[in-house]
Amino acid sequence: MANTIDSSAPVKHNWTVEEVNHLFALPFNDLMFKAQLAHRENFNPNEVQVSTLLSIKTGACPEDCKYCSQSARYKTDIDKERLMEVDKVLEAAAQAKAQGSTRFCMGAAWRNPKERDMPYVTDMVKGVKALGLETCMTLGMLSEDQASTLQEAGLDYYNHNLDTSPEHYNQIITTRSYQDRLDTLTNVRSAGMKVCSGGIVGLGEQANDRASLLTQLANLSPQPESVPINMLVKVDGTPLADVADLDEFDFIRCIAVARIMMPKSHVRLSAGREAMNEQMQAMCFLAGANSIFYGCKLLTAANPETNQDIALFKKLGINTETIDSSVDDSVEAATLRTKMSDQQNSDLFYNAAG
Ligand code: SAM
Ligand code: DTB
Ligand code: SF4
Repeated sequence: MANTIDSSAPVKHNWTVEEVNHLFALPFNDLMFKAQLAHRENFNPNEVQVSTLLSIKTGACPEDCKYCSQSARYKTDIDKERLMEVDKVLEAAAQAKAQGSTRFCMGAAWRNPKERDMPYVTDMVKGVKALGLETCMTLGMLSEDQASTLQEAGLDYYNHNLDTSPEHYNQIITTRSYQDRLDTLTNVRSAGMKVCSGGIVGLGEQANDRASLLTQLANLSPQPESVPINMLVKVDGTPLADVADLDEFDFIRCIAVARIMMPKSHVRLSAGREAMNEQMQAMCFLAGANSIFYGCKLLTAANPETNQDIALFKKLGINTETIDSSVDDSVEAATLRTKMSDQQNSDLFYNAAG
């Protein structure tokens, strides 16, 4: 195995599933080493970006995603809520900022936003932006016009996951196609926003599906700036409530392979951390994950308490990343500058370097 990674080499967009399966098949220590090399060529290995999630519209979704607590088709134990008032969203964003988050991600249980929703969501974007936070939304499918409207309002990132491989997709969702998802990503990119796109593992897919999902993501050109890798959160009442657990090493391998294939992207250790012990999360950071959701709730599922994350970062000597908003971090020439903010130097966040 070659021990070096050339950071000046162009990002590769022509991966084959076979090549990716070879990466997955490397001895674990070799794979981790290769991932660390890629990580260190492109990022400070001791920094992690933190985002806070808020569900701005919960439940009663018409889609049939078989993993999801929010689909109206399954009987799950969640409190359905209408679209939140803009002021309430801004209160939550201010709180997230006070807790050290740099990005505020708003999610809605929609197939796609309706025209009548757009004035509210654009006001949310403008308000969150005015607080000095980066903005991210995940609202389902977007048309070209809707993507432009959100971009003009100041939306930095749009999250829309491919979720799984094209081959496994019909086992998981039948109400929108893989191509619909790719079309939304094209609309987001064409409107000039940054793309956050990843998937879920532990859906009962085969190893080849995980390689195929990562191939789809890495062959997007440009690659997504942010790649969430979610471990399925099993929700009672959904068709996937009793699916077999994915071996934790297979999850870590996914992170490592994503890091190698998308060396300049933030790889997000996303849903599922609540069920992971500290050592497992540390292995994910070692494999190249450098972003998390921060705050005790994801959309409807639990996430570790903030004080647990602060304690883990302290043990690992990890600092949280802040982004100088004046820097253009377009994906192929990411020039992320990181520094500890005054706030993170306070006792809210331990500054491992301090
Ligand atoms: N309704 C919008 C959509 O699906 O495009 C946005 C919100 S949706 C909840 C965002 C993503 O969260 C999904 O695409 C999926 O990848 C992830 N997700 C949802 N439920 C999950 C679960 N139980 N476990 C892990 N990831 C989940
Ligand atoms: C993503 O990839 N993961 C987040 C975010 N994008 C919107 C959502 C995780 C949802 C986990 C299940 C829940 O909270 O209901
Ligand atoms: Fe609806 Fe999104 Fe859940 Fe699918 S993942 S059911 S689209 S909220």
